[in-house]
Amino acid sequence: MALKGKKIWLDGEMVAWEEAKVHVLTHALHYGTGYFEGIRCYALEDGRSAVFRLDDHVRRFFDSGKILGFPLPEAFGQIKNAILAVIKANGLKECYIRPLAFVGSGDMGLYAPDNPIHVAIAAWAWGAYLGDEGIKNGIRAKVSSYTRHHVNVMMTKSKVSGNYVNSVLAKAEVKKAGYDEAIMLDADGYVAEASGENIFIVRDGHVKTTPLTSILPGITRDSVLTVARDKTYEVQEERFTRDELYTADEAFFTGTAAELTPIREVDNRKVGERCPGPVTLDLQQTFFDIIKGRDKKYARWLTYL
Ligand code: PPE
Repeated sequence: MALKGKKIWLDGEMVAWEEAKVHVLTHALHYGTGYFEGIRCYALEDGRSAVFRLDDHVRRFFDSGKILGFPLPEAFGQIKNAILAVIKANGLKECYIRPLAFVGSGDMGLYAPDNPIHVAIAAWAWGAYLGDEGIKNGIRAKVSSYTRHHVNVMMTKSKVSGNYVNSVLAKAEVKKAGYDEAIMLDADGYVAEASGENIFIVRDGHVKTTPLTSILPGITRDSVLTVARDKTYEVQEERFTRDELYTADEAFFTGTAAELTPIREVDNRKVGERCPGPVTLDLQQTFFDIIKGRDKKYARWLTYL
């Protein structure tokens, strides 16, 4: 089904959904010179809606632009307000928000420093990224044959559009083989992240995730780490190998789209005794309590509409 909403924010104006178009010589279309964010807004139990960690997402959006060398022309507050305005303009109580900045048309060729930078913000209702069943009972993952970016090949701390060709290849590879999600190894062979999620493992009650060295600094990852530490789990940000993944008691993905999705199988090996395991379930439950506004301890992460 084709995605269709009411309004899209484009370069400072709210335009009709079908009017938000670009020229075929848009630089980003040829060379991947765009960058984006993925943000969720949730309907709370008290009837209000709130965006989860809005400031952190907007900050990473600005960071991506700085890394690519095409900084956002707008001010921080302008982007924040535009995001909130797009949600309202589309009449959404719960949605996924996609801000995208991209180098537009003008000159062709790799070096086009004077091309304009455009900013678009869209929002739409987006359910469980890896399925409702996946959130509940876990998904089947496979290690992809594609290596994740080396730190000096791509800028992994940014959500640069071009970075995602690597993810698209990996995702298609495992989906066509009958799995739900691709886990990717870094250039040294250690577990890095998934095509669009960060990854955690649990063994003997200890929580481990890959360090930030060569991955996207996930905001959900940070949220789960914060919660795990507050709950006094032993937490390590340390590289781990593929066989450590096979012998983990529990494993799960984190991401704005995927939220907290348990992994029930890796490379046809069952993860742990049961899925979701107790630690995954505990962290997942708290995460859902936070985003739904039930856990007041983390109310600082919510920006009300
Ligand atoms: N790693 C990658 C490569 C990634 O794309 C994401 C988000 C994450 C980790 C988790 O980051 P965070 O959302 O801040 O917790 N992936 C986005 C894109 C999904 C898509 O298919 O598009 C997302 O979840 O919004």
